[in-house]
Amino acid sequence: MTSHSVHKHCAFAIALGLGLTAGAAQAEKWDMPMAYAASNYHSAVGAEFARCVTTGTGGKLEIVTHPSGSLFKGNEIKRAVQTGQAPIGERLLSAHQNENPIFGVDSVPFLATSFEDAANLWKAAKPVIEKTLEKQNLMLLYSVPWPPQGLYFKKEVNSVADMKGVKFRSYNTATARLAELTGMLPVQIEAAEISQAFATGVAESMVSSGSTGYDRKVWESLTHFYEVDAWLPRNYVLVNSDAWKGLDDGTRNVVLGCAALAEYAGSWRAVEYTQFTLNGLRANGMKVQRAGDTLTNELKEIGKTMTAEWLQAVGDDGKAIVDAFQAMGK
Ligand code: PCA
Repeated sequence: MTSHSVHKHCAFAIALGLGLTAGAAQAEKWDMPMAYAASNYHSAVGAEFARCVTTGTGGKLEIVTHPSGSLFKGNEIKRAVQTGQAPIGERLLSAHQNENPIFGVDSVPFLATSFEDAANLWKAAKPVIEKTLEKQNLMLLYSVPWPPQGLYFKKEVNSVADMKGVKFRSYNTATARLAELTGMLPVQIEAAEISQAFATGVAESMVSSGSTGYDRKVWESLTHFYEVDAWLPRNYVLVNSDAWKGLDDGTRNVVLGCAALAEYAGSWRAVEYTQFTLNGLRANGMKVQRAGDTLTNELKEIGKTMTAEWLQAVGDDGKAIVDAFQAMGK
């Protein structure tokens, strides 16, 4: 080596060393609370998103996920991110429709009943949701749908009359309202706690996806799943706006790239997980079938009532979203 090249080599090593030191000084770790089971695809995609960011930023921003409500319970996650107790987190946004009815856009019965419709509804609603979240010091990063929602019972149910008096686990205002309109008794319980609620008889029914029934092994207590395809709610990954502002442009670009990938991958996995989990319920002894005509038609009538109520509650934004969504289907 000539002295010149040694010199160059050293300068490079020093620069690299300084760079690493500077990077290490700024390195940040973000804990990311998530509400659902580690084995669920939302959590798996979240973990991959976290790795993508950690790798993509060379460790400058490390994200670590905490599934199953282990860091913050589902109903605490949004507030934790808003207040900066957690810089990032994932939440079923419709659980907050009691705070603002716009968050219930994805849980209006029979408005969007397929993955394709749910994606269109999301496209129509996204700008309004983003604006609403911005005012709460939150930035929307990505969103992934749940499979279509159906009804779980521990008996055969052929009509709304059969649902009367049943103790029903709800997860947002819409599901509680559905219980009310069908004569059931709603009790709000996080997915992480439903196995116990069913085992102890606190609840004996719910509306959810095959996915959550499978994740929580509800066949230990329940017997029937009726495919209704009532709606497809979504999980949202939210970032505290101040935490976001604290990132440099390069880091933000990596986060946004990983988020886009996560949304894409999660949306595919949702589709795949649908049949997989319905088969899993069957394999564990549950009767999985489409709801009969009587029950379906009665539920659709209730859906009309609830759509009108939601539109009334949200006002102009709601109507604009529904109009834009319906125009996409044509
Ligand atoms: N599972 C979640 C929300 C929707 C779903 O399919 C739950 O039951 O809490």
